[in-house]
Amino acid sequence: MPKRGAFIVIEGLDRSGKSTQAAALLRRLQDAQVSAKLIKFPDRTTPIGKMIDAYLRSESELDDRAIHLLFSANRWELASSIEATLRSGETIICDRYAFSGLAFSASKVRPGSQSYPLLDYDWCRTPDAGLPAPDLTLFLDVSTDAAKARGGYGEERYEREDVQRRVRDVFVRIGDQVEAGGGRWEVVDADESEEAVRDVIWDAAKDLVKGVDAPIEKLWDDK
Ligand code: T5A
Ligand code: NA
Repeated sequence: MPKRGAFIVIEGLDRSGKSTQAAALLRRLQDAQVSAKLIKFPDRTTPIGKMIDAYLRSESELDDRAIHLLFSANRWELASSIEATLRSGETIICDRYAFSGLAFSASKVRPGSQSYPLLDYDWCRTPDAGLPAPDLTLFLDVSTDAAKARGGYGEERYEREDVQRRVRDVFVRIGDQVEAGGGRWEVVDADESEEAVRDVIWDAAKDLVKGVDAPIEKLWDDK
């Protein structure tokens, strides 16, 4: 049986360089004649994505559970096409995925409290359970100082230091859980130069992009 494409997710805090690195990896794959495409979540072009976009730009207010479910629905809109693409032998590079959904929602706190979670971690995980699972997740770990020095920081809803710190804590928990479940989660120091990060990512991905023999796993299969 021919090999399927690899599903590679790039995750991280805001301004960690995900989109920059996703585009660089795509170019490198194309240069190497590997069939690959880039997708991104949220996909702001669909009807659900337009609601998400308005929320992120603070043009609309939504209940915290409602927006969480919309982010997840935005991924389910594309789930079958992700599987079909991988089966056709094409590799997918995905700029943010369900891990962002979990990290940003489960790190929300009740107004006036700095610690008491608004949404339960497992409640946040449930809507994404069963989505295609990545073969590799690269977590771009950026310090607050480096992120703030980059263009555009602070323009959208979640781009605040206290928010990003809590989001990072949840990402660390998610990474441990992915690894405990047998998945690959690589932490990349995203304070480094664009070129240095590019090389680390290529090292982690280069064998996988030759094609994958194993079936597509389901995300959060323990649920
Ligand atoms: N969200 C998302 C949820 O709450 N739930 C979900 O389910 C999902 C999927 C929008 C928000 O939605 C939340 C998380 C987010 O708060 P988005 O559309 O991905 O998510 O956000 P964007 O604004 O597109 O992207 P980010 O702000 O996260 O930025 P990136 O992609 O990490 O960074 P990038 O590559 O655009 O680079 C930012 C700047 O830094 C420079 C770049 O040139 C650019 O100017 N840069 C570097 N500078 C120095 N050194 C490096 N190594 C650099 N790499 C990049
Ligand atoms: Na981005």
